[in-house]
Amino acid sequence: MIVLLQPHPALLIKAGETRTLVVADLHIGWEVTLTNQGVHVPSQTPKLLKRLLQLIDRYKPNTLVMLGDVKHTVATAQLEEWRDVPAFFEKLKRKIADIRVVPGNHDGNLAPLLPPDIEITPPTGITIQGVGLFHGHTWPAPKLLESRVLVMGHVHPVIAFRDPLGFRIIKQVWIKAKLNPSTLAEQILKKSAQQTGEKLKMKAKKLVIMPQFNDFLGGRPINEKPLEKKSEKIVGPILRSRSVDLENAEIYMLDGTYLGKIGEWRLRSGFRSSN
Ligand SMILES: [Mn+2]
Repeated sequence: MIVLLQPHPALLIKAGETRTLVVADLHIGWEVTLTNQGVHVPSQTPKLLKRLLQLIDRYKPNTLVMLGDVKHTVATAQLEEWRDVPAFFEKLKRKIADIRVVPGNHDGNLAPLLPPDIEITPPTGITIQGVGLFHGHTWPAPKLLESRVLVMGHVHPVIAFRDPLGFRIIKQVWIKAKLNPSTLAEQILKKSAQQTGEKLKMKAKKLVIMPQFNDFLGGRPINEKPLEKKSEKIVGPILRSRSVDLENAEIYMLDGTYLGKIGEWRLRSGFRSSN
């Protein structure tokens, strides 16, 4: 069972005694990149750590899964990350023994920054209690399609609009979409390097896109530009694959408020469905 931990951008997978806390897109060190533009803000890492520790205290998970983009700089590690990331994980380790990182596109050179007992999973994702977890910048492993529900991060989904006074409102959101498992399986098997020819028991029917845990980050207004456009490499292959029904995907605010479907919002923003 998946529980969205309202009003936090985090979810809990519960199965009997086992509880897995999942968060995505921490982008530790993001604020450092702002200094190039002359914007100076103190490190946001202590705040992220505090919120995460509070969730661990409250929901007492056995396992913590970081669903990609733990740190911000893509290929290398900046000086601040060499300081912040190891300290961050050392403090988490004191609270929870089993921490797994599913790498995202920003997690190049992450391994040397982590304490040795933190597991780095394959970037194609993992299955926990029947839920397939992957970051979203790359295809999930074919095996993940045997889970009923897939969960990804990477998109930083937000809804953006103007009120009658012209003020811009931006809210982090959850997306729940239906999947077409056979279209998806066909494409994954075609692209997958580890094609086995094995018959998959395809069960994946639902995709959940998680909001970014770091709420200081910008997001992608899902109502403003079609997510599945080919030019938008940044959204990752699964959303461009046409196996996700984005038009009818449901949008929820962090507090659980249902905001309607992506298709309805796009019509309002002047975007016609491309399907
Ligand atoms: Mn990403």
